[in-house]
Amino acid sequence: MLSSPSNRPFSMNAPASSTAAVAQNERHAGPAAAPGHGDLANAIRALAMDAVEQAKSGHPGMPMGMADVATVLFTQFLEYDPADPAWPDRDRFVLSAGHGSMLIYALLYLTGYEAMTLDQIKRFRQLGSITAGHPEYGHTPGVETTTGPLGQGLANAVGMAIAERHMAAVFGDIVDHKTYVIASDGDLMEGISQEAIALAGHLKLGKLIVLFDDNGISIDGAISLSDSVDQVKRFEAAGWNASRIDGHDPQAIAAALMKAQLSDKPTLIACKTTIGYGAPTKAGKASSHGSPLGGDEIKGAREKLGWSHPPFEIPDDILAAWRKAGERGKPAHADWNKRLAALAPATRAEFERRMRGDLPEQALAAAVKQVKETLAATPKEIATRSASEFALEALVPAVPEMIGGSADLTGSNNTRTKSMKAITASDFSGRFIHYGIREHGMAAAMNGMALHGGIIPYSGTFLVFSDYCRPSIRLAALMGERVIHVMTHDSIGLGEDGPTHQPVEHLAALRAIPNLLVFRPADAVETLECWELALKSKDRPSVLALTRQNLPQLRNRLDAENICAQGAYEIAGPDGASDVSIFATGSEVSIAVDGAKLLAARGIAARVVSVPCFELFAEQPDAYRRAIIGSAKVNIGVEAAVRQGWDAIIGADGAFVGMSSFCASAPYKELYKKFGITAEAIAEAAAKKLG
Ligand SMILES: Cc1ncc(C[n+]2csc(CCOP(=O)(O)OP(=O)(O)O)c2C)c(N)n1
Ligand SMILES: [Mg+2]
Repeated sequence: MLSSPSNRPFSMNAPASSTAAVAQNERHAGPAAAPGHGDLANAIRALAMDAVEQAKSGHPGMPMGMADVATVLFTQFLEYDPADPAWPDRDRFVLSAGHGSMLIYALLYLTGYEAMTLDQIKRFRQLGSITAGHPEYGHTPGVETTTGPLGQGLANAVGMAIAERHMAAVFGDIVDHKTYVIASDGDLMEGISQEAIALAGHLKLGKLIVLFDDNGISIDGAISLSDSVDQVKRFEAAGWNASRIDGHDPQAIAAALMKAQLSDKPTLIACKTTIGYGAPTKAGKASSHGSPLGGDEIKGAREKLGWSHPPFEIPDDILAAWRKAGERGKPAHADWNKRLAALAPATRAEFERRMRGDLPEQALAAAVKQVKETLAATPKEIATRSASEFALEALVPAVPEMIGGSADLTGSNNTRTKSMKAITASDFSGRFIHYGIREHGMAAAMNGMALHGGIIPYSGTFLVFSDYCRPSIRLAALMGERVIHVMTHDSIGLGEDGPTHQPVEHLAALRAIPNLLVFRPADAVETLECWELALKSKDRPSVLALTRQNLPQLRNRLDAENICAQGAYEIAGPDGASDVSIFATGSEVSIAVDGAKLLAARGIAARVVSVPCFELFAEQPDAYRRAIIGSAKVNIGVEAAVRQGWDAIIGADGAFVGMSSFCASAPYKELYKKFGITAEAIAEAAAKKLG
């Protein structure tokens, strides 16, 4: 029998005591004894080892090790209501160590989330179950974010905690909750964690509480193989409260969590645990991390834990105690409902609109119309990054849920409008975030803000650094989150900063991510339209690739509709048939138009198609796509980037005017000439193909 954890009778609000002795992990004598902490924690352990065994796949070690911490959190601290997983003011719980997914699935079942049945637990990791290999947002009610790529959950949680503070600043105490995270060694070793904890410490996110599964083990073995960081000192250096506790001592866990409730800084609780706690030969070893324990080991664990029940069987009294814990949040939820009902009707309607993710349609439409009218009356020859700023000056006041930011390139990304106040540790009512030089942390925090609800986050960085955000952008796409990345300096057209800063493969790489919209507008009007489309894309993220260099305004007519919504459209062309179709994006559309003029002078009819968004074009009806692609003898693609992905539009035998190598440092006009992205080169390519 293991000597811990304690088996003190379960109580709803157990007083915390850091000094309480660790008691025996067995039932108190007598059949009537109420289930204790140890019983509740063992229910998690048993479900985790049995589900992983049945699936012949999964990670039992982490849930078994963190069962005590999770039990204290879910029975005494976390405010949630299994009957309403979307209750806006619930505490958020993020299992950043997503490989331990059985921990959260067990908790959801035990606390009474209706969708999480025992049958689902038995079908862990099977097709069609809600108990996927790793926690997936939208797939499993009660899962707040998709985790698995280590570090992401922790960084999402920082965004959730920022969102909570901002929404509270705007709407008052109708928003007042905590964000809890369970993070593993791997979460804290990943670089993104540094960006996340530094931002959280800087913003003094006092309602963010991280429980670190300090088990000293990862897949390769002891953490000491590869790491010597003192995590407590590291977090303290970043402005956190940090402490170490025995992660199997429920009193110590409760005491640390109690202390964290009052902190004005974010809190790290390093919980010393034994991975695979209870397993007779595998506990404390990497062998319990990611494989089924095996029949004999499970039998031995049952004996050691004092858990005599068959697989997947939770005794009624233990389940009842867990379900009672799941009811703890009901009074708070009911009280919250009353406070919501007491809000001024307009405030309540606005809060609910924002939490639903519905746009203020009329205000948005009016802002778009106003900008379009201005551009039609006085066309602008500006960079699309400046066009974006011009659009934002109208959009930001119209759409109050937009929260902008930049990873230390505010003046270059043009993402801060004149009226925008910065969010600071002492005032979260602002709408602009100085993320610092933390692209990855920024993108992950944005995902957390969008997941929290009530906010549409948009960022700023250079397109070349989309690589530094990519894992988070991918997760935004996987989760179907509306986050908008403004990525400027989108090609060799940035000029003198040279090949380190000139994206050539990034558009293709971003277009490869499913469910991500990649916009590359050609002028000020397209920029506005792409912004409108990104805002209206409720279920997917967007990237706006914008230029540093000035571009002529090509669309001078006032179009009431959003023409970019079709992804591609003919922007210039002869009245009759064309010999050549030129497809271009962004800054190359105006070059394509000049190329078409050169061809016309040679008696060759050429049309130009602007393709601001490949993905939206691919979604158009066949007839529209066929009409836009057309039937000219020659198709030419023009984009100052690599060809990959273009064949879907221009065909394998189309000509491509773009990049096939890295570029160089020079004034951009020279680069365009040197690398052959010119009107002349387009005309030449067409003439050659026509023979
Ligand atoms: C970004 C990323 N890299 C690698 C992995 C694969 N992986 C899953 S868990 C893990 C490390 C396990 O160690 P730890 O985080 O301490 O978890 P524990 O074994 O203690 O449960 C790794 C490398 C991953 N999930 N995410
Ligand atoms: Mg570990």
